[in-house]
This record gives sequence, C-alpha cells and structure tokens, in this order.
Amino acid sequence: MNRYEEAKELYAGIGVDTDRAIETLKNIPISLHCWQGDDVLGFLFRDVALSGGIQTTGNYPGRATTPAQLRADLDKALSLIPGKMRLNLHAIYADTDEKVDLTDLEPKHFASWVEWAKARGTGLDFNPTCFSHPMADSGFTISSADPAVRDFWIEHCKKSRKISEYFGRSLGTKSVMNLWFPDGYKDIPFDREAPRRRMAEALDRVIAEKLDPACHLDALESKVFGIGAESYTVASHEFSLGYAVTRGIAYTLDAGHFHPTEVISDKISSVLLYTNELLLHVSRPVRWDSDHVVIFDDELNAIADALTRTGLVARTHIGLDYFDASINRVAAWVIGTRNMQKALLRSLLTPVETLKNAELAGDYTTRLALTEELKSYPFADVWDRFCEISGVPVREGWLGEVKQYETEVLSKR
Ligand code: RNT
Ligand code: ZN
Repeated sequence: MNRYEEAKELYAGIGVDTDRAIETLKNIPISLHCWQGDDVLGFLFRDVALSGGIQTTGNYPGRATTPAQLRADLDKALSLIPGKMRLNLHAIYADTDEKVDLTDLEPKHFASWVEWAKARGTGLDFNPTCFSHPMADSGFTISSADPAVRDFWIEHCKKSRKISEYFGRSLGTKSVMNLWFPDGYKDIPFDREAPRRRMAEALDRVIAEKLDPACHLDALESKVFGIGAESYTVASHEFSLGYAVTRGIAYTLDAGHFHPTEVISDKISSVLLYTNELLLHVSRPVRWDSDHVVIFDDELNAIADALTRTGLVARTHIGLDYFDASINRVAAWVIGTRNMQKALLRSLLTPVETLKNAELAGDYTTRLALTEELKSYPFADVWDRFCEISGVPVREGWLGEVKQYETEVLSKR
C-alpha cells in the first residue's frame, strides 16, 4: 500500500473521505496577486514610487518590468501550483504603449491579459490603483476635500468597474473588484467625520451604475493604519463593513489590517451573516502590516477552518496579498499559494459531524481530544497525492525548477 492509500484508510476510520476532500479542494479558486511579481510598481507609469503607506523591502534581482516578463513569471509559478487559480490585476498593470492616465483606462488596455487568462482557463479579478500617483500625494484620494482630486479618483474607480465587468463577461466568471483607499492622516485629526462622509458619498457615485452581477462584484477593504497614516484611516473597519452591508456589496478582510493581536479568522462568520459575499486578502503581518509571504501557521489554518467547516467558503473569494522583494518572487508566489491550499486541505480532512455533535452535546473533552489528535494525522500524504494528480512537483521538488528559472531567466534581466 502506498502512503496515500494508508492515509486514506486512517482518515476513513474517523469518517473522513480523502478523495472527496481532494475533489473539493480542486474547485476552490485562489486569486493570485500579480503585484508580488514586480514589487507593486506596475507598467503604466515609469519612475513612480510606491505610495499609499504600503512598502516593499528588498532588492532581489529579477523583478518583472514588462507585461511579457510578468506573464512568463506567472506561468512558471502556475506550473508549480496545483488546483484552481485566478489572477488578480491592479489598474497599473495595463498593457499598452499609449500614454494614458488612470482616468483614461478602458477594457482594450487589458485585452492581452484577457487573452492570457482565456488560454489558461483562469478567471481575472481587478483593483483600481488609488496610490502611487501625483493625485494621491496629499494622502487623500476619493475622500479628499478638494473636489478635483475626489472627481479624479471617482472617475478612475468608475473606469475600473468597466474593466472588471469586461473581465467577467469575456471569461464567463465574475471578476471581484477590490476598492482600497489609503486615505488618512499621519497625525491626530481634528475632524474624523468629514472625510468619512465624503468617502461614502464618493463611493455612492462610484457604484451608482448597476453592472451585471454575473460579471462584476464590488468589494471594499478596511484598514487600521498605514505608514504615514498612523493616526487615522478613513476606511476603517466600521466604515467599510457598514458601507458594504448597507450598499449590498462585499467586504474585504485583509489579515494585516487590524491590531497586531487581532485575527481575521474570527471575523469571517460574523461578516457573512450580514453580507452575501466576502473577499479575503490573505497576508502575514509581522508586528505591522508587513505583507510577509503567507506561511502555514495557526492563523492560516484558522482561516481555512472558518471557511470549510461552515460552507462559508462558497461565499468567500480567497485572494492573496503580500509582497516580499527580498526573496525570489516566483518562489514567494508558490510558497504562499501552496500554503493556502494546504491549509484548506488539512481543514477539509476534518470529521465535521463528529466534532459538531460533540460540541452540541457539551462533550468538550472529545472536542479537545479529537482536535489535538487530528493534528498528527497524515494530511501531508493527501497533499502529496493532490500535487501528483495535479501534475505539479511534490514537496520541495518545485524549488529546483524555480532555481533553474532564476539562472536561465531572472538573473539575465
Ligand atoms: C494595502 C492593501 C491593498 C494593497 C493592494 C496592492 O494595505 O492591503 O489591498 O496591498 O491593493
Ligand atoms: Zn489588502
């Protein structure tokens, strides 16, 4: 008997069907964030610095500087990741030689991405880019007190929705468009209300046009602080959740956007009582919103548990959001995505009914005993099997391919 067969039997003994877990995992899409490939710089503007209170640190060689390079790197990463994938694009990743500003963007500037996605059978998601632009230099975008600034960003977000809808229509799978605004104050504001009122009004203008819900979904991301916006962020948790609930859009939970000991895994079940859909930005904050590569840690497993035990995974869009420029960027994609999938699989290998019943019966002894014993069940053998049948390298087998790609391609850039 091979390792998988043995694992299958062990799990069957506690009422878990490993084949079924693999089938379920195959159909849970993970949206890969394009911006890990080039340190969130994009291609639309040259010589522009990353702003908005987010930061990449490190200068590992081989950053993608053209759409073709980024697509080659993405293809390499996708060849090493099992399961169903989507690609998450920001507006600054437009593929065009035209000199266009954010307010001029149209679907045609993303046609090459749609071709790329079609050929690979992946969906696309989208984000307006409300940072790294002179119009964001004041620290405010859509909630600015200056109507010219506000209108610029409203227009950009409206144009972005059209691009998102075009993705959804062309690919036959809804594009999730995440709205994130860095707006905030470095020091203590006098008036905390006005910017929030302006943001809500601006957002109402952005989402006023009804788009086909089969093609496009709006989501709003909250944040507690950013570099340079330490004292006040307009789109706080309460602002964003309240807005999403009252306007019937999705809320975005980013793992790094809360106080350091606060976790998003416990928020999922509450948010989805009040919104139809949820977008996750799975990330790893280390002491702050540092956007480290996602590892297989307790919080990642808790996020997976919150999704799979309840069925809430069906109403949740799982996206990744981290950017580490100090290691090989293709490896960063592969490590984080495989970890997300591993956590989902480990969670899917849980005797849900048994544990639910123990809890309902007040048998907390069984709940604790089983949960702890489960931790040493051979989920890794099921994971290896999943990689094998998905035609991607098993265990660290993928690393050699990334190293070779680095030698042959990345190091020559
Ligand atoms: C920033 C937000 C936001 C960005 C991306 C690039 O703190 O997390 O989601 O990371 O849009
Ligand atoms: Zn995010």
